[in-house]
This record gives sequence, structure tokens and C-alpha cells, in this order.
Amino acid sequence: MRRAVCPGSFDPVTLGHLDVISRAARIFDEVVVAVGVNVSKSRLFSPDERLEMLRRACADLPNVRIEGFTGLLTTFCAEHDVAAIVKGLRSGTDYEYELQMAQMNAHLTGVETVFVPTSPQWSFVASSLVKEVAAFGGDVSALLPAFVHEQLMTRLAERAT
Ligand code: COD
Repeated sequence: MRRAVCPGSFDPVTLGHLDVISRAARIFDEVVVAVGVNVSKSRLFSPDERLEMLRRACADLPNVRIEGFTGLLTTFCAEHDVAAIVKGLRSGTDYEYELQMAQMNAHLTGVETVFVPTSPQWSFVASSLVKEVAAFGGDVSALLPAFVHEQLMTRLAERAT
């Protein structure tokens, strides 16, 4: 059984994330989506809300399961017998950031990272940009599952009052 992990903060999950997860699920026997904390980002949705969104968004992928984690990703990988970390790459900026993390993770435990190039239609999609555009009234509905878009608009409306 070859198990991969797709880690991220998923705040919120976008169609770009789901594209990488579904492609990883075609390559590996099992994919664990690990919902974690990026200490350098502020968050809009709680860990439980993000877990629930991913469970719903991945419900049609039988070999994908969703887990939360805190602490080091390498510890999570060791505890879950993970063969590889799968990360999406959108740009040179992603590459530099992800390469450094891949090398640090390999240094810590030897775990491998596999990079999946973004699909062209999602190359500009980032959770942070989606939140910013939506907060200023831009239409991001084509970039998220419909139920996630609905929750995003509700949360932004709550924050505005
Ligand atoms: N197309 C393709 N890939 C995409 C797209 C898109 N449109 N959008 C996002 N992605 C990819 C990202 O490149 C990334 O690989 C993944 O999806 C998740 O993205 P985010 O933004 O949801 O998640 P991040 O980058 O904030 O998550 C960072 C982690 C939580 C994975 C990281 O901080 C971590 O491992 N934290 C645990 C603590 C730890 O171990 N730290 C040391 C790391 S060396």
C-alpha cells in the first residue's frame, strides 16, 4: 500500500487544491489530506470547519481521507506510514518555498516530496487571494466548490458586521 499525504492549511479549500488531491489519488493507493497550521498565515476558518469542508469536497474520492494535524508534518508522516508528501506547484515562487520545505523534511526524517504541477486553469488560484478578492466584492465563485463559496461569503459578511 503506497500512502501519500497532501498537507496544507486549506483556508478555504479551492478547486486548485482539489485538482492536486484528485491527481494524487490516481497515483497512490491512499491519500491522506492533512489539515495543518501555517504559522505565518492568519486564518478565516477554524480547524474543524476546514476539516469538514474537505470531507465534503472529497466525498467522491474513495481512497482519500481527511485528518487534522498539529506540530511537525514529518511527525505526522512517520505516524501514518507515509511514502511521500505531495505538493502542488504554481510558480517559481512556490518552487523556492516548497523546495526549502521538502529539503528540511527530508533532512528531518528522509521523507520524500513529490511535486505536481498546477493545472493551467488553477495556476493563479490561492486561498489567500480568493479571500482578499471576495472581501472586496470580487466574484470568486468559479474557483471554489459551491458550498465552500457559500460559507466564505457568510463568514465575510459576519466579519463585516
Ligand atoms: N494549484 C496547485 N497547487 C496548489 C494550488 C493551486 N491553485 N493552491 C495551493 N496549492 C498547493 C500549495 O502549493 C501547497 O503545496 C498546497 O496546495 C497547500 O496549500 P495551502 O496554501 O493550503 O497550505 P500551506 O502552504 O499554507 O501549508 C503549509 C503547511 C501547513 C503544509 C506547512 O506550513 C507545514 O507543513 N506545517 C506544519 C509544521 C512543519 O512541519 N513545519 C516545517 C516545514 S519544513
